[in-house]
Amino acid sequence: MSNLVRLSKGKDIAIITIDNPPVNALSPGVPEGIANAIGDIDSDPSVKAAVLIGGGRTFVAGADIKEFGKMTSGKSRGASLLPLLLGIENCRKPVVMAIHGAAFGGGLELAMAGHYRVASSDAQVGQPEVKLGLIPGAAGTQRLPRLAGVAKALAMCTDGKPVAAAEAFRLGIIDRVIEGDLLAGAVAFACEIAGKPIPRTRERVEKLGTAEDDAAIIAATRESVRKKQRGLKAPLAAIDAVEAATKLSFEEGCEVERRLFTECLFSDQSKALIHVFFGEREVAKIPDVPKDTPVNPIRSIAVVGSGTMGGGIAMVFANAGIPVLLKEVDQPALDQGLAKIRKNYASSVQRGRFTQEFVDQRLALITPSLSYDNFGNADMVVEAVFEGMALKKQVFQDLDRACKPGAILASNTSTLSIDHIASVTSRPESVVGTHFFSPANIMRLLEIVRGKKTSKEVIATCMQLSKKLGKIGVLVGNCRGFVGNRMFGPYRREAQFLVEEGAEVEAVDSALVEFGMAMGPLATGDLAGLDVGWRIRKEYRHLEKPGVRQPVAEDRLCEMGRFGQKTLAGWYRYDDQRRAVPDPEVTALLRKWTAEAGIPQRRISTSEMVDRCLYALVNEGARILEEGYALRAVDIDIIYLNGYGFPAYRGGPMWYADAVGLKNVYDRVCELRQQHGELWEPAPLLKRFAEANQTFAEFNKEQGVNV
Ligand code: 3H9
Repeated sequence: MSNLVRLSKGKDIAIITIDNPPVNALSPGVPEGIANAIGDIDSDPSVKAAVLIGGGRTFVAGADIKEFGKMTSGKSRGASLLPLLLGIENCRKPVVMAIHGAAFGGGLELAMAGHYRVASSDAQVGQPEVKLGLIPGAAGTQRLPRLAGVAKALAMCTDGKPVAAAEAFRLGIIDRVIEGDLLAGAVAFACEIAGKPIPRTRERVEKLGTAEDDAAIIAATRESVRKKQRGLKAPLAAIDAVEAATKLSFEEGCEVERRLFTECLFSDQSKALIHVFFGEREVAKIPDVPKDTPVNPIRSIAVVGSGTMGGGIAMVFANAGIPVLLKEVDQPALDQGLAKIRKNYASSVQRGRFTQEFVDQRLALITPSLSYDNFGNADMVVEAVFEGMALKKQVFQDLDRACKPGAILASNTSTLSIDHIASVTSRPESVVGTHFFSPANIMRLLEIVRGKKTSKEVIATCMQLSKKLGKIGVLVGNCRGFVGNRMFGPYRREAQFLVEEGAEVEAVDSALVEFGMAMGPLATGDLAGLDVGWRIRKEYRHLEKPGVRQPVAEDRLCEMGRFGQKTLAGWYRYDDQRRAVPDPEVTALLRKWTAEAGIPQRRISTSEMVDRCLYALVNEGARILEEGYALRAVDIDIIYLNGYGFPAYRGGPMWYADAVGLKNVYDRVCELRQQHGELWEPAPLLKRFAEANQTFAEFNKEQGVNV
């Protein structure tokens, strides 16, 4: 036996335990260990049945994802799991799979090759391979429809969402939910079925449905996937593989699955999504804030400001069960803020996201306030007032007086210096930026901004808190706009230049949507509120370099009160359902303003639109990296995927640039520098890495520069 798999034998029942922490991935050695154990059991007359269980916190989280990179780079050939799974299914002694934690991907495929499955009530099963740009590669697309039916198998293989034990039981994926000790329950189950005929999943057909029904379900799923998972290849491949299960023999179906799995594995989408999987875990690692850094418990919080951001932030905390004190300057503003919160919750109930009961409980956690009374009880305060330094400083002085020692004082500023804000308090070590993204209750990203004096405990607390809030926290340095908005500035600037040079507003947006962005840059401005950027530009006007081109139109739209969706007019007009409608008035205004500014008009290609917006993003990202305001290139990627609607299957802007090749990116940036002037000066890091044939992923700066 390998040391990753243990076999022990009791009276009649053998127990196979997989022991490959932390998640019992099927790394090299594990399949071999299981195969040996099964061989032993099969030939041992004293064994009547076997239980296979995971040691530690979970059953099996799937294939070892690290192995995929080795396979695609030619470092490993990888081994098929199919022979092992057939070996288990062919074993003459019944094998009971005992599931706790997760049976995901190859883990569920392993479980389905067993003759029976039992699970603890908190277990989950799933085929999340699509999230890695893959499809199940060890007969999951063939065995799952045989257990759960075609419709559910299609859903699980295309959306990748896990299914809880109770539902898995209802669907027929597992045979019994065990309350109490799983191993004891599984052994008891094994004693019950020992000696009975052995069911084999691959031989079952009763849930495969009729050709007609299957064809209809498959067609409907294809259509819905094309809409909902726009641009993604793996879900469509998963449908093809499940379709094969409905039309071909098990063996032929496995052959189709193998071909599709290999195509997906070698695709750019899968490489990007695997980068994202590890990236999401990497960002939690902060070199000088080790895992064991003490954290402060956050049992109650206060939010200053109940506008769009403040209200959304209050909901985020309430949703996590943390009581919130929500302060506004006057009653009308407070009433308006609370009404917006209620409206948002009501629409979540309407859309089936929350139950009314859940919402009532959350609303009861939010206590409105017009003063700083009771702020002394809060473990943390998040300030979300208008973006202006003078106002922020005033609020932080008030907070310094009102809050207890040790309370975290966080600002939701999206651009202003945390150090300047902290300087007006007597406790800069407790001051940090927590930059939520709009809509705060929906967007997953939380930029945690490290000031010069922010303590490690405060950082560790905020990183941990982000998980509790269902967010992904990324630590960034304190530069203007931090990471996300600092890069978004040049990105949106180019979008504006493009329309000012003659491109249609909708054409620019749809070019970027076609690339995969969730929304176009101009529509995103309308959603966030054009006035936000306008306010910031006014704050920083003194820093603008004379003679350097600035966009002209957006400020003028704001001067007309066109702030975007909230005023039902911005770059687009909005109907009462907030649907964007192209606005001929904007086109006419653009013509007028650009003529006044003497900007020549021309036809602009879609590829120029994409290059200018994306390379502006990448060039600024390279500066941020070199200046040390992000820890790694992947931190920038994770920010863009979770806060800015960058398509995950492209891995994030820095990964995308690496994929295009930094030499190609650099050459194009140089071209744009010639055409459009100094705003396109290539970042020194981009130039250096392009010349050295390196990738951003290889960038490794001595930590501790600015973040
Ligand atoms: C597959 O199975 C293909 C098949 O069809 C067969 C093909 C032939 N491999 O998430 P956590 C690491 S594709 C390698 O923080 P949690 C993870 O990086 C696979 N490593 O824990 C982290 O490392 P570190 C389909 C893995 O408790 C550590 O384990 N399966 C794997 O919050 C802890 O992870 C999936 O996609 C892996 N499979 O969540 C499931 N999984 O500490 C992926 C985790 O160095 N995994 N690691 O940062 C998960 O969803 C979660 O890990 C799980 C636990 C829910 C299981």
